Amino acid sequence: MTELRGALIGCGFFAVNQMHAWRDIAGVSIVAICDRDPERLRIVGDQFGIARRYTDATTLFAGESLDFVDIATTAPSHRPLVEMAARHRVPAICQKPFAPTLADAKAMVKACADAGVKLMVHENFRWQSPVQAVRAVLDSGEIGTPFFGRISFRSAYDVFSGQPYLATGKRFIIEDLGIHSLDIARFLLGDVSTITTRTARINPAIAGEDVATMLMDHKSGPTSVVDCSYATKLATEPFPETLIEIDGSDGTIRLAQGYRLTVTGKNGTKVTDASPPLLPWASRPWHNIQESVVAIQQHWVDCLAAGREPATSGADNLKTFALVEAAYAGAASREPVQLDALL
Ligand code: NAD
Ligand code: 89Y
Repeated sequence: MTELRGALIGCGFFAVNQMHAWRDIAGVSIVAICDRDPERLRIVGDQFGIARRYTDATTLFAGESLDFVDIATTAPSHRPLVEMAARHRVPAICQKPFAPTLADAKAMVKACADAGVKLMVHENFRWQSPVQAVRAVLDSGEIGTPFFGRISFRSAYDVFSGQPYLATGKRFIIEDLGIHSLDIARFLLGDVSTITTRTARINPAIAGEDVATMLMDHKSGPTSVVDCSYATKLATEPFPETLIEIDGSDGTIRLAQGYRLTVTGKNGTKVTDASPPLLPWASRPWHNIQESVVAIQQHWVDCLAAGREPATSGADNLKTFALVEAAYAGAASREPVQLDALL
């Protein structure tokens, strides 16, 4: 098989993880990078030995022959960059949040579908090995049919020093972090019909909400609570662990802090350590997220090779992104919001 040729657009804070992950994956290499900030271009280019560097995506597409682009910029640039990739018939990965609005996201999915190119959203949290372990228990039938879930992310970790833009947007935790929790809820319990949301801002130094509590009806029957906070000071800081509780007709799953997975089901109770591996280039506490970056990018390479649709394709992610829009609308109106009306 010939090696896939990719380019990275956006060489910021998180893209370094994506570059490490590409280096770990066989059959793919990043041949060019692009950032409008020459300093970021220099730092990432030098760190990963990439000679072909562009400060503008138009020039990148004109100058390179590519099998895909990995767009790791923040949301405002996602639509123009994905549409540019579609015009050049280049498959694209796009970081979350997919776009500033659901209308933009729908247009991006359409542009890629019309061009016949694959589009995957870098929705990596469901690829974390502890979350995959929960999915595997559900698939085994050990706890029977799920009827309740709780997906919880509560922390006081300072995310603003690494990602200062998170402190300034009108929207914060649902769009930035809750989006992952909502996607995990969909991944484990299926698509959602209705969402009810309450939000709060506890940290006075930021512009958006840093606490959100969401109640969801899943189409297949279960009810879930998705709660997230960056204002929760705990004895042991859990960042960036997602805690999961699922109750089923024959038992329960508990993914507790410290990656302790307890399954009580048809075969009794079993406790395992679901800790993610610490990759050689990774650093705590981010190693959980970093490992999932390798997993999702490997999935992309596998899908390109097999001509398969990625699990977190643009089309799939519209349903996660619609939950974000619905959560903000419901937090403002204090009314439940129906999802089908948005999609
Ligand atoms: P960042 O601001 O550090 O980096 C973005 C980079 O993109 C900057 O260097 C900027 O100059 C560049 N850029 C912006 N527009 C561009 C354009 N049109 N052309 C070329 N370069 C452009 O941001 P970040 O913290 O690295 O976040 C990037 C994205 O990754 C965000 O959407 C964020 O939500 C997401 N993220 C995801 C995870 C995860 O686990 N999936 C974690 C952190 C951040
Ligand atoms: O941007 C966020 C993400 O996607 O994962 C954690 C994060 O870096 C801060 O909330």
